[in-house]
Amino acid sequence: MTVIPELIEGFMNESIIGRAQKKGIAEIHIHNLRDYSTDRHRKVDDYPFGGFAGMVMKCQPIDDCIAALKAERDYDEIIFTTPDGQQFDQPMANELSLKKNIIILCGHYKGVDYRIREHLITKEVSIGDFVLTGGELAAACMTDAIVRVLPGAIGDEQSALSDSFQDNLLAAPVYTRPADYKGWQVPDILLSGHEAKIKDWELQQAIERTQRLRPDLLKK
Ligand code: 6GU
Repeated sequence: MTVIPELIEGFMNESIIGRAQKKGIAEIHIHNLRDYSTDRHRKVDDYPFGGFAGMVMKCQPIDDCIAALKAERDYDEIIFTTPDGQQFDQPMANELSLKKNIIILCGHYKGVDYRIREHLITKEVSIGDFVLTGGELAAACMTDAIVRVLPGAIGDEQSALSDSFQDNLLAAPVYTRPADYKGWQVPDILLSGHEAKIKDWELQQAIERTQRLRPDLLKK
């Protein structure tokens, strides 16, 4: 649910998400909150009580949109995107990928009537400690992370599991042909054909890179 559908329409129909939808693995609907406004100018926001600066998204279009969606199917989660929400991470993506139906309401910071959050939202999520103008890009990030772990969404079923963060380790480096590019060499071990040693090398690389770049992950 968004006030700027154009921002995410292209994204949702491309790449892994687009392919997953064509394969029937995921179904994504973008709802324009303006379509639910009962105002004759299709207004979705209004001035804040208390004389604060900026505009606030009204209850009515959001409430009516959620009610219309709930009339069609049950929802496991109604998520609000906001910088003061719970930090989105790989475990949350995995968990949400197991749910059947999810609504994501794209928030505008300081910008949604708080009663929506109190009465309708089941989960508030942030994608990191920085402020975006709107929740649309956050919703796109979350959707990508959730859809790509669905079985069949990416070609090689193993590859989502070997992503960085799936085991709290950063991924090992990867290489492709040629083995020598301008004198830049691919590690010998990868050319050895020795499967067990390669697996061991990958794990050592993952641990070394995690220690060096993200020591906080090792504590988890
Ligand atoms: Cl979910 N929304 C907005 N507006 N800003 C953010 C965010 C979400 N996560 C990080 N910054």
